[in-house]
Amino acid sequence: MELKGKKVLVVGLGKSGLAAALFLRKRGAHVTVSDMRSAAALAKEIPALLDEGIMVESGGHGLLTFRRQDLIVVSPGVPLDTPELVQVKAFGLPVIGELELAAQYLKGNVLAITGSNGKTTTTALIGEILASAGLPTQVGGNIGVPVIDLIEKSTDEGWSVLEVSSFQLESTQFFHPRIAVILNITPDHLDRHGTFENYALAKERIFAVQTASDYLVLNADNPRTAQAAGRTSANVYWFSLESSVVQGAWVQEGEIVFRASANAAIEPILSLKSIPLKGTHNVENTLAAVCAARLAGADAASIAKAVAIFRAVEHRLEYVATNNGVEYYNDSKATNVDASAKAIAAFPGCIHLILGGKDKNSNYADLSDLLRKRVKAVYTIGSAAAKIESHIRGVVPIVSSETLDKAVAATAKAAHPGDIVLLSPACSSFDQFENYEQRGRIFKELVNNLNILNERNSQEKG
Ligand code: UMA
Repeated sequence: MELKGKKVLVVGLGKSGLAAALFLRKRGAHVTVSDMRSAAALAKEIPALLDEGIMVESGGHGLLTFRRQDLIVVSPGVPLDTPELVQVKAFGLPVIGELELAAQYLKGNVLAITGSNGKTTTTALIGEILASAGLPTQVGGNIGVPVIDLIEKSTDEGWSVLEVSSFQLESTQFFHPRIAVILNITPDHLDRHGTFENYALAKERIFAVQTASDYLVLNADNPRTAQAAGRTSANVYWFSLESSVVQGAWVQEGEIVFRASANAAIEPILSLKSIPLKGTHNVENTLAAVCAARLAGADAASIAKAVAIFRAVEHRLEYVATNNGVEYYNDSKATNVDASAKAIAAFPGCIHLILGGKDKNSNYADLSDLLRKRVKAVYTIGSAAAKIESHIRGVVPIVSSETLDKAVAATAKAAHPGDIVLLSPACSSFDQFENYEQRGRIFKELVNNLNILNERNSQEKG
């Protein structure tokens, strides 16, 4: 795509928008950025952009700004039904996402991972495996590094391992991964996609332009994911926790094994005992990673080595500290009900669970069985608290805590040695925090402060 001299509007000035605007400007485009946030909120970004010759519209989106363009690049967090976008699309203006723009300039092979849960862990793990197998590897996408920022260092022989979200996939047309992985599809982001089916279809765009020489790795145990096999032209590989598969990865006698095709030998890859991550869902993530990495050419020994030394990614069932014999875990990235269900299932019981934040049109009653079996009390926070309480009333004791600091203080009072305190909110963070990372960091600070207070108290007593 020729960008020189083109008028391009970038919508949204977060990580992706900033990266896109600078990239487009470098390629000679006349760039404008439009963001809902006020000039004061963008005080850091605006002068730097103006210095680069990039115009900025702040405090809202103006239809005129949108109309005077040759191309519009949309950040993933900006809904495609934003009225200004709907209007200019009707006038025939091309509207693409940041991923689509980046994909047109990224060199080499793309290994893309999507799914409702486990994307970040699996992406990071595959990145580690490929690098340990000696393949030139970069990692980016929804994991936190805009794909545009990978372009400069990409090479024809290299691999870009990309976490891709439904928001990014929704607007793709040419995005073409050599290997695509769908980990699972369970309800999430219904506030944006409207229905579960729309959400699932957005995820399925990951294989929309794949051909028979590409690979699609699917979860055989997740019905909505498995359905994709009937709709793809790619060579389908499977992973399963429950049974063997024709080609792909599964668990056999305590080991993860891989078979390259129906007639190939079964290769032992690694023992389940060597997986350091907690929870069955992380065995699933490892199965998907083994399958994708094997297809990318990583050998069994490098895979086993990388898996054995891999540690939990920050904010995903991350161990924080032990205070008075109580273990604290930060799972702030659990922004939907299914993710929190997986986190709860990773512990046998005695959990004090912090739930809440901004609701995404979710059904918290889906957690009832797990709560009854494994959770001692739920501590609700954020704007979704009343809805959560109404969905789980009578299932377990509820402590209305309103804020994270009050919730942590309440768990510290109530929990006994051997108990678990788990922040796994099942909601997004945007009501009380900038993002889930900030929520997780604040949780960790609060927990570490409990430890400091305890040390002081015991010193004073001593
Ligand atoms: N904005 C507007 N108009 C709107 C909506 C937003 O101007 O109608 C502006 C906001 O004021 C803000 C900017 O857009 O200034 C934010 O853009 P963004 O939400 O796309 O955020 P980025 O910082 O660009 O981060 C995005 C991803 N965010 C989302 O998809 C919401 C990040 O994923 C990703 O790491 C980053 O690009 C780099 O690729 C985060 C995420 O929450 C982790 N993803 C969702 C998830 O995992 O569930 C999909």
